[in-house]
Amino acid sequence: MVAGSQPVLLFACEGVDTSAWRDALKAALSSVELWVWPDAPDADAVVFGMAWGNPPGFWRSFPNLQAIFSLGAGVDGLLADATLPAVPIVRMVDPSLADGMVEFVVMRTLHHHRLVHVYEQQQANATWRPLRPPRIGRRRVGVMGLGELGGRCARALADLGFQVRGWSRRPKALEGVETFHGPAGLPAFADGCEILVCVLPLTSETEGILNAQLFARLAPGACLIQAGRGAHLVEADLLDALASGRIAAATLDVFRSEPLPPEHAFWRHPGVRVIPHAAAFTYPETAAEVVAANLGRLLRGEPVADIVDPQAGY
Ligand code: NDP
Ligand code: OXD
Repeated sequence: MVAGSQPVLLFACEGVDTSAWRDALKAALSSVELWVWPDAPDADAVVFGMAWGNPPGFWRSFPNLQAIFSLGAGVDGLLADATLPAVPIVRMVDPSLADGMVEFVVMRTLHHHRLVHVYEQQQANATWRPLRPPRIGRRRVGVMGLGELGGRCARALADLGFQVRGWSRRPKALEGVETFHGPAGLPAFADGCEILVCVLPLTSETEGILNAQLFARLAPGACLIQAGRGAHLVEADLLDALASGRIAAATLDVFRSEPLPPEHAFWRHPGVRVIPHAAAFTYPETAAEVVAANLGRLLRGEPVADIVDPQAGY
């Protein structure tokens, strides 16, 4: 294939269903020509890229690149490439991805609220002991990250009746959610939380934020739901907190090393549920429309929402 008169979008994403993406993007895109890696005969013709899981240095080979679309909401992997061209990066804001994260966070919050993690351990010992959870309006849930995903999760939990707090970088108002922001707001946000949900992006400010200091502020026997990025969590601190009972149970969807190595302590820990980075997925049929709309704006020279702030790192 050689470049025609339309600008070329190169889809180069690892570990996804390429043919589903090809079909969805072809249906949604009218003003660009779609190439799917490795079918990219002319590097100079590539104007837009769609990226996920590329090796460092990959995008440097396209000298006329004008913007990169991330297939995922998290751009930590992309930004870790020191050779990434200095072009705008558009992150993924897919309504189906947000629906999936809401499903996951609500499912695991209810699981921990209704003490199913305790019943799982009781069942292992054939113990019959009904436990009455607090009324939902008394259950304090804290959501770290109030963006496209965390904001939807916090609102859904508040709608269910939980007592919800939220934490973001900048001040934010969300109906039914008590909000806190910045490092100064973190202690008050965390104090007495019984279920802590992390849906933060990974940045230099958030790396290692799920640590012993934070756990010490939670209610004794709190539960953790971690769906941000593995490097948010200081794993040894979680293992200590589980051993002391400071944390009763953890649902972990993301890990410092993925796939989680078979010998890792989390796999066999009775207080930990391991989910293989499957909290939420981007769906080609909805996401392609979002990409097409943003591409259209870029081509018309209009402002594009969802552009990554390289300084903030998300
Ligand atoms: P957004 O950029 O929309 O939201 C990020 C939120 O985090 C914002 O509220 C932001 O604050 C807050 N935040 C960022 N830095 C800080 C900080 N230093 N202190 C406090 N709050 C901070 O991202 P999304 O909601 O779309 O996605 C969030 C993350 O979820 C992704 O980056 C990815 O890591 C993870 N993810 C995980 C998936 C999974 O399957 N496990 C799937 C998809 C995403 P502010 O509002 O002030 O900007
Ligand atoms: C994402 C993810 O960032 O799937 O979209 O983790």
